[in-house]
Amino acid sequence: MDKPKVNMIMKAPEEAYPRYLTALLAGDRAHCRSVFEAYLATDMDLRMLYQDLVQRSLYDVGTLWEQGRVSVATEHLATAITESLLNLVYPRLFSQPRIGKTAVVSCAANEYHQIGGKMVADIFELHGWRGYFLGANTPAPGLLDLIREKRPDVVTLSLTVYFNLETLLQTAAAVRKEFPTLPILVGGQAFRWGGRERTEEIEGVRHLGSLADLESWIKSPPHHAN
Ligand code: B12
Repeated sequence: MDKPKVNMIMKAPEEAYPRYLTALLAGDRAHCRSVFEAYLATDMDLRMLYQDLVQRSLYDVGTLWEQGRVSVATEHLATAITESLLNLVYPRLFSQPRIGKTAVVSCAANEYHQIGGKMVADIFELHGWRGYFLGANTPAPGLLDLIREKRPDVVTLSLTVYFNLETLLQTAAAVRKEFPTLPILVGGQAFRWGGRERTEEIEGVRHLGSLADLESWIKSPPHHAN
């Protein structure tokens, strides 16, 4: 496929998107990379890039997979390409001055969807925080160990599949028990099916609906659980 031009993308993102998705499904890493890099070369907000290109394409891949129109292997291919592209944002993330705050970002045990959580960690980095990203399927004892070691200002838990809600609740309760004032943020697409009220029954746990809400939270200190 041809290398996309920055101007074309800036003027007409709708035109770039279908070809990006086609390339993602075809396993055409080179085209996907050039679209992604072209966006990064603009001053486009990282959050918009994550939502309008990355999230949108993976949600579409998920729908196609659910409808039996793409195979599991294709879905894995698309995910692997996406994860490799996310590393291209590093220079932008770490160019910001550090502000001495720390977030520990994780998924609940048994939660294998980690890309949303990775984006959360990146948003913290973008705002000068240090974002420790533990990835998928982190058992609660391991998370507690890391919190003891890093003494973060906040812990966030990402949930994609609703059947992992109980595990997330147990993890949040364990963190709360040992760290009574540490803020805990939860989010992810599983909450479209409910569960928000149950998480917020645990003191100092707050549900955030989007990366925009996360940015608002980051920009509105003081941060404390009570
Ligand atoms: C890739 C993928 C996988 C990969 C994940 C690999 C990886 N490295 O992450 C693998 C193969 C492991 C997988 C497994 C499964 N998957 Co899957 N998977 C997907 C897919 C296609 C993309 C996921 C993704 O990365 N999305 C993009 C990210 C950016 O979106 P996001 O997670 O929602 O995050 C955004 C927001 O929610 C938010 N956010 C997320 N967390 C947080 C936290 C905070 C604090 C905040 C503020 C914001 C926030 O920020 C992000 C940016 O906006 C989705 C389709 C979809 N709709 O997402 C299906 C999907 C999520 N999977 C699904 C299913 C059913 C499964 C399996 C059960 C399949 C199976 N039978 O084995 C297993 C479950 C495994 C488990 N125990 O977790 C279903 C879930 C349906 C449902 N109603 O719950 C989906 C929706 C597909 C579908 N359409 O049916 N999957």
